[in-house]
Amino acid sequence: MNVETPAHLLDDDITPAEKMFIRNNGLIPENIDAGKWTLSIEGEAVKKAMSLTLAQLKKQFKPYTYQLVLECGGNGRAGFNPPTRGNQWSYGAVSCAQWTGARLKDILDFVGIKPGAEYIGYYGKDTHISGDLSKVVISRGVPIRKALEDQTLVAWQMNGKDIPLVHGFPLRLVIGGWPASVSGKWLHKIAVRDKVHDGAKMKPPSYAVPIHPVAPGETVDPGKMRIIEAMPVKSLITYPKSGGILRKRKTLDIRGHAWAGDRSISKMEISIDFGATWQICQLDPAVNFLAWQHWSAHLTFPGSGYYEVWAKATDSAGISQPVSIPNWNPQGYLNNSCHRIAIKVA
Ligand SMILES: Nc1nc2c(c(=O)[nH]1)N[C@H]1C(S)=C(S)[C@@H](COP(=O)(O)O)O[C@H]1N2
Ligand SMILES: [Mo]
Repeated sequence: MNVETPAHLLDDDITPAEKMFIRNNGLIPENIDAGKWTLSIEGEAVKKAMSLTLAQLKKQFKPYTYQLVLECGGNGRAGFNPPTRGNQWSYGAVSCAQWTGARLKDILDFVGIKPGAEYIGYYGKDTHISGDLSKVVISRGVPIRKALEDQTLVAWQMNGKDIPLVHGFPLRLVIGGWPASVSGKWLHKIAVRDKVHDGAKMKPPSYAVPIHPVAPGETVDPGKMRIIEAMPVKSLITYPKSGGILRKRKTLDIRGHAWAGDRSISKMEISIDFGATWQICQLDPAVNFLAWQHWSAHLTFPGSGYYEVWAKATDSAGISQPVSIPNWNPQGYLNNSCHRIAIKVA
């Protein structure tokens, strides 16, 4: 089941469950008994493998709550030409809900990891679409430095309630700022690896892009690809909806969100003349590291007619969103070009 959210429905500061995109590579697990749920920590780089019940996790570890951006690596794929295979997401495969759970770093501290720990990989309880129970749907992960970040959570709540089934009930790994495919749903096992995790969909071309830029449509050897880490700077106009008509007025209050992988947003700009001139927007700080930032602007249109409003974010390293679609790649990842809406002044 794959569902995306139209940009104007992503207007909430905290994405509610009913407006959150859904990306399931396999089949949602059935008959979950949260009372019997366990998380095992295994792999070459743990001192001693251990299994913890969900109840133990909740009792043993201090809970933290963070708002975290989860964006599918393929969000924006529909913009690429020639088209690439995969879900044809436009802008809406992104969310920023509030997640509550234990820090993975506290859990790994408790279990004990070896100095050679390099990567972690998750395993979820979803099943392969083929019905073959021996096949793993997806098992991705992150380097240990990202895994040990304060905001990396083993979460049991979303927006203050049990995580909805489609989003990973009863337990989910949540890692903000990186492709959402590293945030494993229905989490029941974490492997601490002494090498890059080699689970399902870890190997290029999955969630990987060419090391050197390629021409649109080019064939790329997976050996010449790198695994996507932090997502690039991006923003959305969430109010108003594209296609709005202004009657008897030439002004408009506009707003949205911006985010930038492991970085923050330093500047937000808007253009009503196809990028010829830009107006600086009001930009709020993030509620916490790896949450999106809200922006707003008051626009005055010069006269009646058809306009496009373009939004452009710049991150703390000075890198901006491109106005046209960047870096065609075989799997259609990382299209972070400017979001634009149409407005008519009647
Ligand atoms: N177990 C499991 N975890 C998963 C997936 C999956 O198919 N199975 N899909 C991943 C991908 S590709 C994305 S984009 C996000 C989507 O999260 P959401 O459905 O909660 O929005 O979950 C990730 N975690
Ligand atoms: Mo994804």
